[in-house]
Amino acid sequence: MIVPEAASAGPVTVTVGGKTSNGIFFDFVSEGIPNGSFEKDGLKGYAATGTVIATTAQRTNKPTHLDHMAWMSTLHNPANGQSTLTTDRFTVSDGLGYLVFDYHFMGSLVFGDIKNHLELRIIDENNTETIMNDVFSANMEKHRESIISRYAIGSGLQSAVVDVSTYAGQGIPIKIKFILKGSGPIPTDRPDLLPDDSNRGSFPNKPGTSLLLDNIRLSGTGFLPAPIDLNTITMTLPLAGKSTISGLAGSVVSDGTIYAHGLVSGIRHETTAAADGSFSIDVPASSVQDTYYILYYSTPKTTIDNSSNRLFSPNITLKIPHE
Ligand SMILES: [Ca+2]
Repeated sequence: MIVPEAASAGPVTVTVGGKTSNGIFFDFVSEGIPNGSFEKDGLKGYAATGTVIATTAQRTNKPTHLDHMAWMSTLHNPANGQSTLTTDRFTVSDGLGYLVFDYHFMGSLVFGDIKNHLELRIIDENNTETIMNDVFSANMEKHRESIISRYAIGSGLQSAVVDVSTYAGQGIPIKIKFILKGSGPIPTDRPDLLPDDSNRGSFPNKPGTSLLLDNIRLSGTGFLPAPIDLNTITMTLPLAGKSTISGLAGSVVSDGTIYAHGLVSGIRHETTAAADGSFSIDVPASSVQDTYYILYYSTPKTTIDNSSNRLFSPNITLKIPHE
């Protein structure tokens, strides 16, 4: 009998006297998420539909753990397309009752509730699919109906958590399914466009939606970092094309990494916070028009092996006034 390479789900055959049998599908069950970091031979350990690849970069976006991440998109059908990514079956160990992952959502023309575009389902041992609500941050609501293309910038990296504690230590093999849906039909009535605007509904140069995923893992805690409180942030007025963004003590976690993602440039600047959670970072800023940054942070990695339990906060938008 030949088990699929690297013990992923797939057809299993029996060879006797040089004759090989038909393949019978073999549902490999692992403990924990198989290939949760997408480092093993691309999408091995997953079933995908639509447009899904493993990649090392997407524009300026990089994996959050090691060298690869999954990139789901609806570029094949931007308005009504759908792509899915489903893990192989796995069991949840006792004491590791939370599924955690890092994601980055992008859409050039996204309308309405984020739930119209992103969904996470748990598939149980009977193949019953349960939609898990509120997995994707309410913080993303502000990205809807933006006239700025979010395809390059996206939501910023964030971590998400799903409570799977009812399966912990039960030995029940489950799967996780990510569903990405297109931008939906273009509405005929948009408050920011006049009826005779020539570019009505045609401003995106890369229509559709995308989702980057990495570091899907099980954790003992459902803790997620809070977004940065704008009241703890100060900025200098732009001088010689630069501004300094500063955070008071406690604005982020001790030794966290702060990311300032240029809303128009798409360039990500980063720095490390001090032990008291204060930070300071110089970023390009214009003195003739306001400059916008998406600001978020990650907690320090505390593991000593090759895994990473680093978490990304929800993002906030920061305006640097031109004067
Ligand atoms: Ca990875």
